[in-house]
Amino acid sequence: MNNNIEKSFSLALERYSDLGVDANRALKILSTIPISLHCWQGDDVGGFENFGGTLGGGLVATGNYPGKARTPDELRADLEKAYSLIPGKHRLNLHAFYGEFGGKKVDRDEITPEHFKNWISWAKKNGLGLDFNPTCFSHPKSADGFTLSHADKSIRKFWIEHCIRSREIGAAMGKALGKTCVTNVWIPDGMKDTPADRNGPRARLAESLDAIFKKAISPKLNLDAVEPKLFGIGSESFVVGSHEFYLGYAVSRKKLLCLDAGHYHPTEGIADKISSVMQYLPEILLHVSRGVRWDSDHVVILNDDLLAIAREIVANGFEKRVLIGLDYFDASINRVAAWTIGTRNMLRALLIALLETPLIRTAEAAGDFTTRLALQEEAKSLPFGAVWDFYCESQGVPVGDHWLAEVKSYEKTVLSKRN
Ligand code: RNT
Ligand code: ZN
Repeated sequence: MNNNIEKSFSLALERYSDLGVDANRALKILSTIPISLHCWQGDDVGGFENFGGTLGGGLVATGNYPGKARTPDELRADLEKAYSLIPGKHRLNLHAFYGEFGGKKVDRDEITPEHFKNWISWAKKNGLGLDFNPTCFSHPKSADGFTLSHADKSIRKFWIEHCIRSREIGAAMGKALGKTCVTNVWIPDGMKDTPADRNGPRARLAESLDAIFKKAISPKLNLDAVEPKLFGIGSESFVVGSHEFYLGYAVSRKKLLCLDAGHYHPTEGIADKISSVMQYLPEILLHVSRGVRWDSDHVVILNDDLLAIAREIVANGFEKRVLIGLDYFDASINRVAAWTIGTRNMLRALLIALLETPLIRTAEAAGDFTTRLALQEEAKSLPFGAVWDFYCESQGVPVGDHWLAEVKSYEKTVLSKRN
């Protein structure tokens, strides 16, 4: 181990211990928290189907940085690079249209675990857990903006079948890997302008969801999540699956609620929602993202919003009950770097929260709000960087910005050869 890193760590350890905080314990907890990396950052939410769909559902990935993954093998290679730069053991979040269809046109209502066998064996080899999502966008049958809540029964049926198959694929992944898969349903359904009927689509959505979840699947293999949203591009005036809709659905049907950081009013964070919904739900899923003025899915940075989310997880001991996934897609920078930056930030936020929580909680419990505020502010300049560097070094991943040199060299030798 690098001598300076160790020296700085032992000084930091002492500093924290003087404050009654065990930094080694914080690192132990951190090492048990998996982050689910979203495969779709690697190719701008493109997928590997063979019928040339374009990105739909109001999702937009802007930028044309060269080198995006064009095949499953390229995407896996890029992911391996990213995982090698991130401390800890993590997960991969796959979307249904990333299946391997062998050049055939396999429609969404025809997908099976077979189409994901390479992903599963790759995940096994790399010790990764898998999560899954039905892809209810970028398809002719979602082109008019409706899927599970469509007025046309045959279209609803098509998407119900897709979601049923997605859960089965999730269960197959959970079984093969011995790690529970979370299958998250997000649909784009909504309207650009003011609808006359908001109730009809919502009633149909509830009915479709009930049909999808009818078959019981062991929660050891697969857990179902539903993801609300306030508005989207093209669904500014009405989103069928709103927050209230899915909160009620998740509580009454015992499903996980997925809170996406970009899915609320621009000044509304998800951190404060966590302990509220956790009163009624055993587990929830997060889509950690960063909206800039709108749900723009910028790369997650270490800002106050992220710290607030991490604090809510850690301070309440929700590490096992709040499952963390990332959801952003920036096509304007190196995509391996985008994964690395966002995931390392998520982990750093958790570490900072782990290191400061004991301190601040004690003051609050004693009713001493002066001390709480003083310590909250002092915590901002405590040497968490030394603890983070030590963690990276001890997990065998690059310390500080050294990961960037590896991304640059990967870009030179691999990514720049694509196109
Ligand atoms: C869209 C949702 C959804 C998607 C992914 C690709 O607003 O956030 O989670 O980003 O399924
Ligand atoms: Zn999301």
